[in-house]
Amino acid sequence: MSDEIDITTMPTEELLELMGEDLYDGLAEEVVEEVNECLGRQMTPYDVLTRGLVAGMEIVGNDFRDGILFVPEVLMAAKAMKAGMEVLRPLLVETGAPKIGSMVIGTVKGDIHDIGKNLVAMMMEGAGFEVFNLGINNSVENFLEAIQKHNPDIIGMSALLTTTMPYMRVVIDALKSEGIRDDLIVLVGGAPLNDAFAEDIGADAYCRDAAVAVETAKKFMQIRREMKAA
Ligand code: B1M
Repeated sequence: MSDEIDITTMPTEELLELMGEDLYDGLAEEVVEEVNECLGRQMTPYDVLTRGLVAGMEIVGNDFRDGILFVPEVLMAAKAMKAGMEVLRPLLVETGAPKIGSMVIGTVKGDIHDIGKNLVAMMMEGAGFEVFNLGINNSVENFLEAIQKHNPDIIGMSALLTTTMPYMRVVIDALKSEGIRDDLIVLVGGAPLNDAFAEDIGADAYCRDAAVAVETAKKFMQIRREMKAA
C-alpha cells in the first residue's frame, strides 16, 4: 500500500497511523521504511516505538481477541514489529553510561511471547543495565542456571498468558528453596498481570511496561545501594 504513497511528504501523525496499518498487515519492509522516516524527522526512538509500533500492535491484539485476526496474521504482524524494533534497537540500547546493575530476563515456561520482554531488555540496556536475555519458554532450571552463571541483581519474568503466569510463582518458590530469593530483585510483567498478582506470588514489583520496568529497576537498585551502605 505504502508503495503508492510518498511517505516523505506525509504529516507525522498520518505516517504513524500508516505504520500501524502496515504492521497490522504484516508488511515488514514498509514498517522499516516508516520507522526510518520517523527517525529522520528527529522523533525519539522511544516515541517511534510507543506511538508507532506498540500502538499498532495494540490494534492487532484487540482484533486477535475479537476473532478478526488469527495466529498466522498475528505472526506476520509480530514479524513486522520485530523488523521495526531491530532498527530502533541500537538507538535504544546505546548508552555511554557505566553499568548500573545486571538483569536476567526470560519468558516463563509454556509461553512463547517475546516482543514485550525483548522491549524491556532493550530499554534496560539503554538505561545502563547489563542484560542476559534467556528468550522464551524458560523452566525454573533455566532461570536458576542463569542466576548461577551471571549473578544478576535483578531477575525479570514475562508472561502473556493467564495459563503461564502462575509459573512465576514456581520460579519464586524455587528461589526461596535455594535460599537466594532475598539476594535478588524480582520484577514481573506481561499484559495479564497486575500489582496484586505480583504481591501474591512474592515478586518485588509488577511492571506495566518497559519504561516502568526501567524506573522500578533503578528504584530498587538505589534501595539496595542504600541498604548496603547503611
Ligand atoms: Co498471543 N495471545 N497467543 N500470540 N498474543 C495474547 C497474549 C492474547 C491476550 C490475545 C488475545 O486474545 N487478545 C491471548 C492471551 C489470552 C490470555 O491468556 N488471557 C493470546 C493467546 C490466546 C495466544 C495463543 C494461545 C493463541 C493460539 O495458539 N490459539 C498462542 C499461545 C502460544 C504460547 O505462548 N504458548 C499465542 C501465540 C501468539 C503469536 C505466536 C501468534 C504471537 C507472539 C509472537 C511473539 O511474541 N514472538 C502472539 C501475539 C503477538 C499476541 C498479542 C497480539 C500481542 C503481544 C505483544 O507482543 N504485545 C497479544 C495481545 C495483547 O497482548 N493485547 C496476544 C506488544 C508488546 C509490546 O506488549 O507483550 O504486553 P506486551 O509487553 C509489554 C508489557 O506487558 C510489559 O512491557 C512490555 C513493553 O512495554 N512487559 C514486561 C512484558 N513482559 C515484561 C517483563 C518484565 C517487565 C515488563 O519483566 C520485568
